[in-house]
Amino acid sequence: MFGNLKKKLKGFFDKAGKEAETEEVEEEVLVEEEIEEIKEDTKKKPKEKKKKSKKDAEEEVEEEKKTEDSKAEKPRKKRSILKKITRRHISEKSLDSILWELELALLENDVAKEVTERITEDTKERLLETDLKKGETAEKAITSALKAAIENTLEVGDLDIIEKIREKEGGPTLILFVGFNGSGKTMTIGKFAQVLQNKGISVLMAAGDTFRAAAIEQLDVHAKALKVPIVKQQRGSDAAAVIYDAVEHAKAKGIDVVLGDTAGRSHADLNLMDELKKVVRVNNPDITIFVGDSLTGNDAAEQAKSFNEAVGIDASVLTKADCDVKGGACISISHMTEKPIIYLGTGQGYEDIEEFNPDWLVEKVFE
Ligand SMILES: Nc1nc2c(ncn2[C@@H]2O[C@H](COP(=O)(O)OP(=O)(O)OP(=O)(O)O)[C@@H](O)[C@H]2O)c(=O)[nH]1
Ligand SMILES: [Mg+2]
Repeated sequence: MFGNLKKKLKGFFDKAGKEAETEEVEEEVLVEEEIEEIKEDTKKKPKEKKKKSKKDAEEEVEEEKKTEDSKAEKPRKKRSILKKITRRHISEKSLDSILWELELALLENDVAKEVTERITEDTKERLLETDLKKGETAEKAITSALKAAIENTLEVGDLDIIEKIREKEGGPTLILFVGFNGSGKTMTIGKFAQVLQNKGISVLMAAGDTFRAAAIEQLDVHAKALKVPIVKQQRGSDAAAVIYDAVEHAKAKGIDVVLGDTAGRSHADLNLMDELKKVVRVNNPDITIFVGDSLTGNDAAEQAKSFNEAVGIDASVLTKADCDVKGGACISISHMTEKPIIYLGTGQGYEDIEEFNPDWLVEKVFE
């Protein structure tokens, strides 16, 4: 993941390092300085010029010691003085053209426009605010500023679903999977079933996609393969009712989690969005997860935003990370929804799922 983005950014850093013009600004700053007691020292100085006998020298050392001791006991005086310092930073003029290249690199890698702008602005502010450290190259400063800006965009708090499941009392935790057609919802339900079962959490699948032909059968295949119970009805039946039944069934059987599948839909399809709103209204899911196809890049981020506005999501899962060389959706989605990415889908097997955390992303991009 991020292969393409990394390559682009490397080119950008090289170029930026060469093109960045640094400027030095001299400034006077007020500093507090301690004033030493120097009276006795000046008196003693002419003595040093004379040739000293051994005894004289010994006495002198003794004398100096005493003076030192008495100095230490005296309260130190302070005074404010003006000091000249030189600050070095990248000039704003050269930054503007450099950051334009950064904007392009991010956009080419499917980072959403609003997120690209935010990252670029943040990088610029950081570079203008901070001076270059001694010996620090412009390239290094730009890299650290961008890294901090990306870290900042990814900071939206996290969601520990395992903890949330364990804390739930009085019935199963309902996790609802929503998203665009073919984004990987049903496959992700299979992966979640495996992750949760491995942690000793019992699960049940709810065939809430009553819209697409063969969707129920598809979930059934996963349920059988993973030996997980499933609640399903006829195609065309009410999705909200299927999920309601599944929750009741799980409650009766003491099952910990219901994994609710839903039909893929575009946020522009008002009828299907109304159906999803009804599923949410009737069943009040504990966790609603937006499943996005990372290959669709910017679109995945836009969809996540729309689903969040329509039904409210708690987190995202990005699938097909194994095929994504750009990583734009991964950078944009949490900022656009203000909800964390919790897992990445990394293949078509049940075990192909990885916990996501922002540090991992930053490390990957800047390694
Ligand atoms: N490479 C790869 N393929 C994936 C991943 N997740 C899902 N897929 C594949 O993507 C395709 C669509 O997955 P589904 O789980 O059917 O997607 P969906 O969102 O349920 O689709 P609809 O029900 O039609 O909306 C399938 O061929 C999956 O095997 C992933 O992480 N990596
Ligand atoms: Mg599906």
